[in-house]
Amino acid sequence: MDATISAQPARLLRHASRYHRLLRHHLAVPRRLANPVMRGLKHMCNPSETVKRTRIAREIGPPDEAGRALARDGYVTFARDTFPHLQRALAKYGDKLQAVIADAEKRSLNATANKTFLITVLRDEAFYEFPEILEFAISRPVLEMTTRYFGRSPVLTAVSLWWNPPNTTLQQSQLFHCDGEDARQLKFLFNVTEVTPESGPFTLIPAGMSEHIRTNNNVVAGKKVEDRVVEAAGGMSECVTVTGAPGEGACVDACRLLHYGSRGNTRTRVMLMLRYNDHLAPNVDIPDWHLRAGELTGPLDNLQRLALGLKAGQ
Ligand SMILES: O=C(O)CCC(=O)C(=O)O
Repeated sequence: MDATISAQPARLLRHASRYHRLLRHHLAVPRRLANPVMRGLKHMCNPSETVKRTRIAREIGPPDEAGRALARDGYVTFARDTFPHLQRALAKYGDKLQAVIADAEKRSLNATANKTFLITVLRDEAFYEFPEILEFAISRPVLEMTTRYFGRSPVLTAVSLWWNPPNTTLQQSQLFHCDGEDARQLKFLFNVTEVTPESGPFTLIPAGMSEHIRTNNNVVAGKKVEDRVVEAAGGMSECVTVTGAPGEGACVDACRLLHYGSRGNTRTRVMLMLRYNDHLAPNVDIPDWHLRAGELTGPLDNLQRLALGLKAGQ
């Protein structure tokens, strides 16, 4: 096996959020300073990587129409047939994923979890048991879209299967907010079961209106925004919901866009979430993809290796 594939990325890259927390909460460094410090430290771990990632983006070329819409609006939606690779994977693993959800239901994870409305029942390396899903996450169409968005090749920083049972709460990510790990990010959200308005769909405000509301209300990353603030700005009528059949979904920059989800479900929602970040994102970790990357159908090209946090070849 290629020995570089199992080489562990630097500790700082794998556990950046710990170092970010140390700076922000233990050393009281303000976010506007902590973020560039973390970027600088990450860059120093592997100075040639930024050049390699930018070169790959140049080779891939400029955004197509969907890419331009993504840059402008901060999201695009996908029809069922957009990604045949994903359709095949969901068809192959449909029963196994349902069994994971049924098991979570049986064990009543929600009785102990502090978040009872959005429960991650499969996370990151657990998807090595579902290799076609990981192979989809590092497939050319997905990585090319994210590379064009960031202007350099990204890192796959999370893969999650979300179980959203019916609930009546209104807290945390059920309120409008923006994610906080960087200024930009991309999440691919795919319906695993049919999602209707009753399933508490992911709900977003496109970039123009999100920026307007954030600027006028001094909304920093992570801060929750009350509905009345969005209402007063005229944002409610611009909300877009991610609903539809299994395999349909959207790609969303949840750092730029105000969004919420899992709100008032009367039906269960099951979603697959893939998250990509810039390799210098100050407050995000890299999962231990290196442990079993050799098991994926290979050979992996440099775009894929860099997405898994592995060293690029020559
Ligand atoms: O439950 C949802 O769909 C919202 C999730 C969310 O806020 C996020 O992914 O940042």
